[in-house]
Amino acid sequence: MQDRSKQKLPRLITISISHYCEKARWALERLNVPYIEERHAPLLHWLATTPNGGRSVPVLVTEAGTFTDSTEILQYLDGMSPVSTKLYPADPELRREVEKLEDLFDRRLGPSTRVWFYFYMLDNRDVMVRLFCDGVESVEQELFAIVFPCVREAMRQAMNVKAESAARSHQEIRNIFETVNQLLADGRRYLVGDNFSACDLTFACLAAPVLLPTEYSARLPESNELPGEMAQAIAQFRETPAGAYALRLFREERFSQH
Ligand SMILES: N[C@@H](CCC(=O)N[C@@H](CS)C(=O)NCC(=O)O)C(=O)O
Repeated sequence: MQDRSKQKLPRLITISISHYCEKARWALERLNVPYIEERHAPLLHWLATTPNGGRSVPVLVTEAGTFTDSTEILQYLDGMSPVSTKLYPADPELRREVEKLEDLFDRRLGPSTRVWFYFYMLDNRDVMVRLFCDGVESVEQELFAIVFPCVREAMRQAMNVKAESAARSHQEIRNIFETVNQLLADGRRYLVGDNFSACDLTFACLAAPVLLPTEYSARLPESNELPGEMAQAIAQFRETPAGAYALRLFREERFSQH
């Protein structure tokens, strides 16, 4: 017999390693919304997202509707949350600043950290199959291991993963980190206002592929699995004020109770 109470929980469709999915998981957990995560391997995730009107992950399926973008998910969850836990400030001007930074990170940081990470990691079949299969149903894991070479090629094409784009992405990440360094230079505790908000959460998640925080809630590569050049760049990113800030957010805010 099916457990009826579980049928009502929101369902989060994800690819485990995806940093946009970590953004949705973090918001759900911070706002104390119980949910069921359904993890899929890349490309095979379309079998779950397409019937729900989306293509990319995360997709959140709720009784109130289906949300197919991480920012839409945060805004929907925030609307149901008490004032004390809100991720968007009530003050309209502060809210505009939060949304502007969130949009910058969504559009420019997330795609850049992803291309940079995959440029170094996609060649390592064993590690990537293990990371992509973290928490995925066993039948899908077996199928994914077989089709991995084709999926990898499709991902390379779709995201234009090659040396030149990785170099451009590296520069873009440095530019956005510099913007964050400048905001933090006056000693503020959070990017906007006095509280942790959606732009802090988004920055930490979308920077994660170049920082590899230990609190990330899906498997990431071990340090001994990283190519030397990548490990060196990660060490440099971690030492910047922006990198140290994202790591602090993971340490202090990722699993804090509200
Ligand atoms: N704007 C979207 C971007 C999400 C996104 O790019 N997801 C990637 C994984 S990191 C994805 O699903 N890619 C596979 C696809 O588009 O089929 C959001 O914020 O949710």
